Amino acid sequence: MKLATLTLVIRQGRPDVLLLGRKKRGFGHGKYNGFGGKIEPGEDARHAAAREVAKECGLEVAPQALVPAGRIVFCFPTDPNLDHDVALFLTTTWHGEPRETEEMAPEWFPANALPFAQMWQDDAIWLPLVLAGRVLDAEFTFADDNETVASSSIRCRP
Ligand code: 8OG
Repeated sequence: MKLATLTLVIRQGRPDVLLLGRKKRGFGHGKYNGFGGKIEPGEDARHAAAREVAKECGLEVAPQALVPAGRIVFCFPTDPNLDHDVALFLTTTWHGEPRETEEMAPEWFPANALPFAQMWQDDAIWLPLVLAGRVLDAEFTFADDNETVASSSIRCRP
C-alpha cells in the first residue's frame, strides 16, 4: 500500500473555486485531480503534501496552512501495486500563481461545475462532501477495469 497525499486548493469568494490539474503522465493520466503523490520515507504527510503541490502546480503552501480533510484508501484488487492510502488536505492560503508543470496542467473550476466525467469515478461521491467542510474516512475498491468503483464506504467524522 503506497502512502500518499492529495490536496485541494480552494479560492474563497470567487466563482471559480477549485484548482484541479489534468495529469499529463503516469497513474491517472488524462484525469483531473487535486495535487499529490507518494510520501517519502521519513517525511510527514503535511510536508509531503506541500512538496507535491509545489512540484505539480508551482504554488507555495506552508505545511501549517494545510487543513486535514481525512483519509481515503483506494484498493485495486487486480493490481495491489496501485493501492493508495491517501491523506487528504485542503488549503485556502498559498503564494504564487498556478503554472503548468511536467506532471499537471492546472485549471480553476466552479464548485458546481466540476469535470467529474474526466476525474476518478469515486471523486463525484466524496469531493462534494469535502468541499462542504466534512472530514472523511473512506475506502473505494475498484473493479477489474481499475476504473469503475465496485464498492465503497464513507464515514464523515463528527
Ligand atoms: O504519485 P502518484 O501520482 O502515483 O500519486 C497518485 C495520486 O493520485 C495521489 O495524489 C493519490 C491520488 N489518487 C489515487 N486514487 C485516486 C482516486 O480514485 N481519486 C483521486 N481524486 N485521487 C486519487 O491514487
